[in-house]
Amino acid sequence: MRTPLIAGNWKMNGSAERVRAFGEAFAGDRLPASLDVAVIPPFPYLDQARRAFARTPLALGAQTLSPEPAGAHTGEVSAAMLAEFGVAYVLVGHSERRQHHGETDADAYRRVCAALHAGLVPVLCVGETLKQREAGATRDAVLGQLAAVLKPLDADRRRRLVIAYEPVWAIGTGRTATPEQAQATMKDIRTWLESLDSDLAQTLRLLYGGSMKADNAAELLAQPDIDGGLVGGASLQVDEFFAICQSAG
Ligand code: G2H
Repeated sequence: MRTPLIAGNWKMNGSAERVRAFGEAFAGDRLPASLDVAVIPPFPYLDQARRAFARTPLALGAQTLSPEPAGAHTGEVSAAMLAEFGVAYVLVGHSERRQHHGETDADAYRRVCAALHAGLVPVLCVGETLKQREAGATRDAVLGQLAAVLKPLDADRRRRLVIAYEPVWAIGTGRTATPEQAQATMKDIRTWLESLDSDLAQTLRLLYGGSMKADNAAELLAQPDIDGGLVGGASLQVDEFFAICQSAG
């Protein structure tokens, strides 16, 4: 009942040529029917991607957004601007934003509200650091990040989110969580959602992120509480990303 979602987060990578190649490779109906796929390029490529993906099933995502609606915020991009350029999904609270740009749970909440207000689907990223995992604090860390954003939202707004669980120690390191490790935390997330709202727990999509690749995707995606993937490095090569999408069908 939850449609799987595979989202390719290009981070600060890509080129006009890469956008073109993805548009060509994904043209037509070559993907499994019951699957959502999004590509999340850097801001400058959004408009080109919108045109290049017009004849593909690819949806468009953005990597961040401003919590502010408009005004004197040099360098920022608003939710309404993203919506105007055909963006459907926006990442919020990615660990690289938390670690290198000082984003807090309170910032994530404001960004989620801004995204929802503009009709975008926020993909809220949560995950524990290696230190937290080694201290046995994975569950508290992840549920704390979730609670800070979901608790203040009303039921209607909560239902419009996607959650991405990305253990920080597995991001871009080549060190993937085992399917069992990923499933254990996803299950904790689902159980916590259940305590908040049982309908929500059944319908909200939970993605796994952290060194997902073509050769480990099928096993991760087969876990009962994993509804898709947020893929970084392996989303940059069109053939590899296509193979990951195939394994989600
Ligand atoms: C986690 C992931 C995508 P990678 O950041 O968000 O990246 O797959 O390169 O670990």
